[in-house]
Amino acid sequence: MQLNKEQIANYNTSREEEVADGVDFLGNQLEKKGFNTQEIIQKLADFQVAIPSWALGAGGTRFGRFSFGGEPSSLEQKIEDIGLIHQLTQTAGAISLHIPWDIPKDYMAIKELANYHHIVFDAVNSNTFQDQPNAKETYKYGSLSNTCKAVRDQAIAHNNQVIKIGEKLGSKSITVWLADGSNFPGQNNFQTALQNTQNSLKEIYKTLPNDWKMFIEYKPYEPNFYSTVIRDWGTSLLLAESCGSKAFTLVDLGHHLPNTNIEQIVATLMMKGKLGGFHFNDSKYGDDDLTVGSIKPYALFLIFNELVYGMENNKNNPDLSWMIDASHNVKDPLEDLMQSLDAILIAYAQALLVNQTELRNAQQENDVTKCQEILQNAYRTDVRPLIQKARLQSGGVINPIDAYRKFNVRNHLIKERGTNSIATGL
Ligand SMILES: [Mn+2]
Repeated sequence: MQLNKEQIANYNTSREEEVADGVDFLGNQLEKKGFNTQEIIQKLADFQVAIPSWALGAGGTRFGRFSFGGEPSSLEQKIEDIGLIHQLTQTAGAISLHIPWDIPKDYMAIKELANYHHIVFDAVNSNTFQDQPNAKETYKYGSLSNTCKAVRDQAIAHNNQVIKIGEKLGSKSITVWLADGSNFPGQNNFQTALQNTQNSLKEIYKTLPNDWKMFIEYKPYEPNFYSTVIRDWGTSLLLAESCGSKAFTLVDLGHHLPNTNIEQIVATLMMKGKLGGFHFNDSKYGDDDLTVGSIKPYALFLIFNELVYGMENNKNNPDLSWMIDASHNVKDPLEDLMQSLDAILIAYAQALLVNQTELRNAQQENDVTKCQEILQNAYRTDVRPLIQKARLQSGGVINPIDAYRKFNVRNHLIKERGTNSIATGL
């Protein structure tokens, strides 16, 4: 389903005045503090986040999954859904493909469709955490880290195939996330597992095109695990450095032990020029894959504060690849994704309101109270008018979720695709 320009314009018309008032009011305050409001709005308008091809249907727990009507059952329909989110928000101009769940059948047609929706292909994701039908070897005891060379070779070949698929679509990066690890003490030799993983990643890296990047994702644990091979940012960084200059660490917000200071990890990686990718979600206890900003919005702001600082100061760090990596178990997936996009822009906008010079001076003077005031003043600013303005000037709608409901999108999708369609994924 797609909306036409007239529908969008009609929706916005009655709401434009309110946005203009909000921008005027906030803009005045910001200009007095020395901020360039239009520059901030432009940065918000330019910020694009990839939607993963597995996030458009209902997710589930280990115990069950309750599907949503009108789920996209083909890659074409997934691209159409992202196209709609992008049309409404103007922030979702990229798709991140999961292989083998979403291998295109007709590359030209898929590229044309994505192009029509103004969507580019972001990082491609390999899958060595489950066995595929007719696979010769099993990943039951790991993939790139496996004790058996034939299994490692199969996993390396799969990653190489994923790169080839990505090349045909115009992707420029591959994300490697491993479910490798051990379930019980003694099961793995830690050193052998890490060494095998390093050697395997180096093999994949050899086939990486010159203008590509490899992102290495880390995660401390899975349910039923005793250890994971790439358990933290330090291990990921070590592996990335051993591969070479095109390999980077990827931070997934949910892949940390409770209370980890993620903003400090971001700062360290950016200082070293080694932060490549970023996966957004939120969590309360573990890797909950909840809507971005739904549990710890202040932590998200602090993380963005480091990202903004890094983007301005660490020119050795490449442009980041942003993606939402969340699961939608009880909410409409498209609404949930739009809530996440909104939360991302809010945290980004707030971080742009931190006066870095003032903060640096207060830090220099050890004025702890002032440092905190600077951060909290930025965090407590209602930046929503700036985001609405950014959407409006890019051709999106002022309030995406409200518009989505007014246009009855889900009902249209159910009519078109039926109540039992199921999106590929876990
Ligand atoms: Mn992730």
